[in-house]
Amino acid sequence: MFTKAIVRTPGKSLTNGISTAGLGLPDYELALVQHADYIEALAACGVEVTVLDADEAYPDSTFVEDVALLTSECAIITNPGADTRRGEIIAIKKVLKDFYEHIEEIREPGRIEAGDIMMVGDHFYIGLSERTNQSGADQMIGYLEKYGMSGSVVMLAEVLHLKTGIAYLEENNLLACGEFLTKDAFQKFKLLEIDQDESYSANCIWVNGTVLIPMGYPKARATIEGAGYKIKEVDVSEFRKLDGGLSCLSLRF
Ligand code: CIR
Repeated sequence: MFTKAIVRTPGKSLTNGISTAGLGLPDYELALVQHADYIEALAACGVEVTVLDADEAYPDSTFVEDVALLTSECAIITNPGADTRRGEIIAIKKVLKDFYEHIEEIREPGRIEAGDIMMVGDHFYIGLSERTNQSGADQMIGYLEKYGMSGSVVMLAEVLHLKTGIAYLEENNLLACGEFLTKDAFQKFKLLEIDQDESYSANCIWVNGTVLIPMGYPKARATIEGAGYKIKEVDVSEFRKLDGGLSCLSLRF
């Protein structure tokens, strides 16, 4: 169960965020409305949401998931693979001091973004991607083991982050799309397949029994409801324009 979440309000500089989506620039006012709806959806799932002020210096800083891994035992500050995002860690470190006694940090040459990390109980799958390298993964696994947890790596070929294409919904259910459907590491789970034409909807989040899913993906909705979950749709169209999804917008712990 999660009791808390941290989000960061998007800044006007959002329109300068990194993007490969080819969907045009996000509408800032609409992004604010969607962000507020997202916070409401998290709160409705029973988590207390800490809302950080916008940080105009960092256009992608609303994607707060990438800068820290929060576990039951410790927080681990990442070292983002995207150079324009590295400075985001300074602010999050200060914030996390209010929540965690134990805070660790990934250091150069390690690079890692927590969008590449999926938690399954006390094991963490780490995607090696354009943003996360072997040193970052090795350091992360070292910290996890120090606190009695474990980690393993998964190679990515097609997507930005591991959780762009996969979401653990607890109860051994794994939502998966594309390259992740056939990976050996994931065959022990009950795979809930997301069709390629709805690939964006593979980035869902389980929050205390409810699955938050992006609005507008009827096949994914039917699959997840069919697996017995209560769902809540959230419109995140403006964040999609920056390659961001539901998981990227919060740290849940
Ligand atoms: C970036 O490219 O870093 C942002 N525009 C999107 C980050 C999305 N985060 C995530 O998937 N965890």
